Parts: sequence; C-alpha cells; structure tokens
Amino acid sequence: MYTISADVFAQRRRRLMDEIGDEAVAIIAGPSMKGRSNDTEYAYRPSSDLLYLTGFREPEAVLVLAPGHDAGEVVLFVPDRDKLKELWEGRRVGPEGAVQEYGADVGLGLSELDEKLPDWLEGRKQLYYTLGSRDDFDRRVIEWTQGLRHRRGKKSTAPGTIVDLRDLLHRSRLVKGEEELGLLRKACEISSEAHILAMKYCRPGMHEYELQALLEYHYRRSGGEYPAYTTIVGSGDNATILHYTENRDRIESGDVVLIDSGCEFGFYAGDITRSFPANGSFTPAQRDIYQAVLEAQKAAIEFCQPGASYDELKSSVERQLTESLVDLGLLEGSIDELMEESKFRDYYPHSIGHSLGIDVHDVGLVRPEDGESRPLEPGVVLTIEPGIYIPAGDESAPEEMRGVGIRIEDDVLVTETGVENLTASCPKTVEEIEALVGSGDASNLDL
Ligand SMILES: [Mn+2]
Repeated sequence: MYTISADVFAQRRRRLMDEIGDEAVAIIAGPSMKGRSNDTEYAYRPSSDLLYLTGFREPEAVLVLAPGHDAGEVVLFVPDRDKLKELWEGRRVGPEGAVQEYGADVGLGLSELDEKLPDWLEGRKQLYYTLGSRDDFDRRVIEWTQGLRHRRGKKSTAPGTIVDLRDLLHRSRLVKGEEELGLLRKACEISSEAHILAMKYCRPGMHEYELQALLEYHYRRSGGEYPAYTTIVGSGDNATILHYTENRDRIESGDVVLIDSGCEFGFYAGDITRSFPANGSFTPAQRDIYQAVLEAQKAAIEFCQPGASYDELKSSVERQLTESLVDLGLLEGSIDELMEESKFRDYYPHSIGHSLGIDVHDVGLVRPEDGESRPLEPGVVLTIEPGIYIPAGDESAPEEMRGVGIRIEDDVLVTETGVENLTASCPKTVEEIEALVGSGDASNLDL
C-alpha cells in the first residue's frame, strides 16, 4: 500500500529518542508559510524531517521529543482549531487529532508554544535542533532557553548545548524501509510514464511548456501531489543550462530536448532525465555524445553495489567522461593530466547524483558535519545522472556539437546483492528513443 503506517512513524521516533538519550530533547519545526503575491501564498510543503517522524502535513507544526519525560515524550504543537480559519483555509485536526491520529503523547495548539514548550526543555542538557533553517524560530528557541534561566534564578536548568539534529536523523532517513520503497517505486513509475508520454507526443513546433504540461498532467491524474521539483524542459541550447526552468521556447526540428522531471507521490520524489531528438532522429554528432553519456551512466549504475564508495563512483564517472570527451574531440591531452586539472568540468560541471527520498536532493549520503560520504548500503536510493553540455558559444568545440546538452538520469536502489534500477521502464537506448519520439497520434492528445 502507498502509506506509511503509524507503527513505522513511532519506530522512527523511538530510534531517534534512543539515540539522543533521556538527558536530551529534540525540536523539529516545520517551515513557515511563504507569500507568493500580495496576500496569496505558495502551496505549503511540510518539513521533510517532520514528515519523516510524524506524517503531519498542516503548516508550521512543531514536534518535541523528550525521551522519558514525565509529562509525555512525544509532543506535537499543531495549528489551533479555529472555525473561521477552517472555513477559509481548510480542516485542522487540532491538538486532539495530534494525539489520536498522529500518535503524540501530548497535543497542543501552536498558540501555546511560548507558554508550554519550555517545560520540555527544562532540566535537559542537550538540545538537538537544526539551527538556520528558520530565523524566526531560531530566535524563539534562544528566547525559551534564556527565559528558563531567568525563570529559575541563577541555577541554569536549560540545555547548555545545541547539537545539530541532522546527522542522527538523516543517517536514519538514508536507508529506506519497505513502505517508503513502495512510495518511491510509485513516484518512479509515474515519472517514467510521464517521460514516455512527453517523448511520444513531442513534435517540432511545439513549445517547451506543452511538454511540461503533459508531464505534470500525468503526475496529478496519477495521484501525485506536485512535481518533486520545478520541471526542466530545455530544447536546443537551453539543454546546456543545468537548471533551465523557463520552458518558454519553441522546439525546433534538429533540437535535442532535455527533460528533467519527477513526480512527488505521497511526499516521495521521482527524478528522471531523458534527452531525445525533437524530430525522432539524432544527428551523428548528437548520437555520439548521447552514446558517451549512456555508457557512463550504465557503468555508474553497475558501480552502485553494497559497500561501494560514493566518492569513487564520482571519480570513476569523471574519468570515463574525460576519456569520452577526448574521443569526441572536445578535450585534448593525457587522461591523467586532464583529470588532474578537472578539465571535464568544462562539459560536465555537476556531480553524478544524489540520494533520493522525501527530498529530491535527499539527505544522509554525505555527513553534514565533515562532508564525507558514507559507503553505499542496501536500502539507499540514489540518482545516477551524468551529462555532457557543450555551450553554444564554445568555439573550441566541433561546430556540429555546439549547443547540445545531454543528461540521462535514473533512480537506483542499492540491494543486498547488487543494484535495482527503479526507473528501468523509461526507455533510454538510441533505438528505443528514436522509435518512441513522435510515435503518438497527436490528434489523440485531446486529453
Ligand atoms: Mn537529480
């Protein structure tokens, strides 16, 4: 099924509470609402850490975990019940729902934060909290601890140390359980279907935004809430802009179209990139570049065995792409020297991929405190997305390659025995892609 059960949320909280111990307290606060224009707001996306620990999705909630606390160890502050606000903004479960539906020991209204939250800080030595994610809340946390000191006179009973919560929590988020793999598989499946639709119905003369609409239509009709990130549809040399999201141009025959798009399903992200010829046939130069990226991508997927080093994965891809860039005539010199100078960066300026989960750029693969990566282990899901991008104005490049951008991205799961490609259903060989592009009957696109 496509849900995370109450037991799993409770286990995650238990694990974190066991790790921090009963001299500590943790606070996890959701982001505040953000204005979009005048008095309208962006759609609210709950904090991923809060989602991971509770599944609670109403705005600005605050979770407090105080292992072994007499008054309750799981405290959830939620928007207060309010007839008028609920009439305008929607239903709220309120403090009672926080207990009954979300497994909190204590449910309280957000209006009670200043008065009640310090009770759970008092007497604890360390506060696990992520500073810097929300300025207004950082200030309140400091005020609460200061206030406690004043409240109790000279003897400090407030936490004296603030510890970054992310290392423990994100270590746990890195390895996916069975239920979240179900959601990830679904997000990947919907994303793959959407890319197939876009390739099938692409025609020169369409606009980039039409393909974006087709992808996002498919996400929503499949039950996905939103795109997992802003959809990228770049045709021609727009494909060489890594995070191109304007999606306004007309797609011309002869263009390669690069689509980087994924569905967010049940708050889990899919993330796929495909690059294909708008008219259904790669030029020889486009095909050579495509093939080089595809070979690097396939080798990188095979590399993702349990125990493999993410840093070695990165450098092996860099080496392979450097060799290809020499073969393509884009770089010159000895491979070792080119690697030494990271010359591949001229054409491959990003990394091989990232962990994938509740966040599209998910957490845990790289330790926040020292920047070092953890070895791959079963249950880790990551993207594999090499690319080659030749700027339109690169006069050192063969002319027929200028303005071509190719990236190929799949989402893979490290298993006990190897690796599973969760987006394998999305075609990527030259033959498959050329057969698919434009094969849909456009008159059927009356959706
Ligand atoms: Mn990605």
